[in-house]
Amino acid sequence: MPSFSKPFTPPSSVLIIGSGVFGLATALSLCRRDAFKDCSITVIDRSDPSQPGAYPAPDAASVDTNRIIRADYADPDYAALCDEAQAEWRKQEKPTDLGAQGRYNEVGLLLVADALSSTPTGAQECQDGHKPKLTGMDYVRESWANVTRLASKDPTLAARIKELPNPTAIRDALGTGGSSGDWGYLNLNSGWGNAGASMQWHYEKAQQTGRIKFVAGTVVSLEHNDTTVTGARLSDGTVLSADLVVVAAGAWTGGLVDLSGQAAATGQAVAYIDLTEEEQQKLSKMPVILNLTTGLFIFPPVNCVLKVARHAYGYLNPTIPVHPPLPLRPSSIPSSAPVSLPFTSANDPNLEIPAEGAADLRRALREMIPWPDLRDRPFTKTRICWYSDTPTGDFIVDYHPYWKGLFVATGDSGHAFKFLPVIGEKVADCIMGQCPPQFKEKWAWKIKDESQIMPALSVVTEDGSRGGVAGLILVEELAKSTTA
Ligand SMILES: *[C@@H]1O[C@H](CO)[C@@H](O)[C@H](O)[C@H]1NC(C)=O
Ligand SMILES: *[C@@H]1O[C@H](CO)[C@@H](O)[C@H](O)[C@H]1NC(C)=O
Ligand SMILES: CC(=O)N[C@H]1CO[C@H](CO)[C@@H](O)[C@@H]1O
Repeated sequence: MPSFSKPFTPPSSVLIIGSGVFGLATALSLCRRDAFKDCSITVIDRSDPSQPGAYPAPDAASVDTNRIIRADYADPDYAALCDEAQAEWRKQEKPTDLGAQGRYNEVGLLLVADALSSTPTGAQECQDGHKPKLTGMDYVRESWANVTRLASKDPTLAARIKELPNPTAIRDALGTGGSSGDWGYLNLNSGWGNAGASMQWHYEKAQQTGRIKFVAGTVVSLEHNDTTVTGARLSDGTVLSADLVVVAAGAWTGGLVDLSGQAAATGQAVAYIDLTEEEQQKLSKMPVILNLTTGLFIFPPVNCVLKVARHAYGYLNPTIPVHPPLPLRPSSIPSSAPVSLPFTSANDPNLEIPAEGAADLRRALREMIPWPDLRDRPFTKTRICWYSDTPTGDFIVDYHPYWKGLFVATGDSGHAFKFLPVIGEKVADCIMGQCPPQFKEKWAWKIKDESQIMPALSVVTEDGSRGGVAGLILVEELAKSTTA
């Protein structure tokens, strides 16, 4: 603990909005801390966790069976943080351990990219001094350098990372008969986690503390006076008050707090396809494969369901919030500009991904698992998974610069799930004014002045991990799908 840090005065009550990865993990960490022993901790979420099967909310981000758990980062700080998280995921001796009962599966991650894409396109090169965009291949190579460096301290880990220098090596490692790609590597130290089951596991841990009050309801706006956020108003008119409000509403955060220029909700295409027992068996040894040229990835199947998804720039959904989000300063006029917010099965039960996304996922399936029987088999189900995307892919974990009583923990940028076992401790450190030094700048609230505010829709994540086209508008793509 740096001796120069300001003494921290714990609040007497904390209200955490959102029970996803950030919110739930933070609640758990706070209630384990001595400083918070007299603090009442409330978590509000749209889903009612006490109802079987209701938690996590079906249209939340961390649901269903698989999420990639990888230390494969181009950024050494996130790579190290994942290392810390994996130590927890790997605990699987007892059935009650986090990684047991199929919650963590270290089957390997195959990362590939196309050499052709390694030259950034001209347009991106010299835009007003912006640094050139990282390409998929840059990202794979940097990530390779970082994982091998991390593993170099431990020969058993190092032996589990294998360079795949050509298409034949990639094909052999995948074992489905599919894929080309020019260069990549297989990291057997990575794998996938069962998102829904792991959220449930953490929820049960949180219940067992007996310290956290869970409330089911939808927050429509933040309550405040001239200087301070004092609580949250729910759709039924109820007001919950607290000394400290932590907004951890994932892709929905921008509807509560003005995040213009800092974060935007982007929708990512996901599809599921049913397999036979025999097909499931044939794929049981495949690693997770992620193509960083396109952002397309496939998981090994679970219970005869194969999941294909795309980690891309995603769809934007410009929406004028019913209640204007909390403005940057108490003196600012609330904005009525459109904000990209999630549009999910809760808004339209018949929602499917746009034809553009379905075609891309189909292409990935055909390339990565080129079996004639699968070629045209319809997707059983599709969904749009909403990220809270930031320009750099860094999270936002900070006190609001102008409103007292408000802390924000969001900006997952589609890569936060793997940190579930450790992120709460880091957020709690930041709440207590002891943010880990390597993340202090990365996770800081970025927009401090009205002149820095950009339209919310101009946020594009350029961390090199995204494929596809930037700026697709969901309703436009959906409209094309019905006329096609
Ligand atoms: C990755 O995507 C690129 C571009 O579509 C493609 O050429 C390559 O074959 C893909 N690699 C794999 C392993 O699927
Ligand atoms: C605003 O609310 C805070 C917290 O309840 C309180 O300390 C402060 O005095 C209030 N300010 C005004 C101007 O009412
Ligand atoms: C050892 C190594 O290559 N580390 C690299 C990890 O990735 C970052 C880029 O984000 C490089 O700056 C490091 O050199």
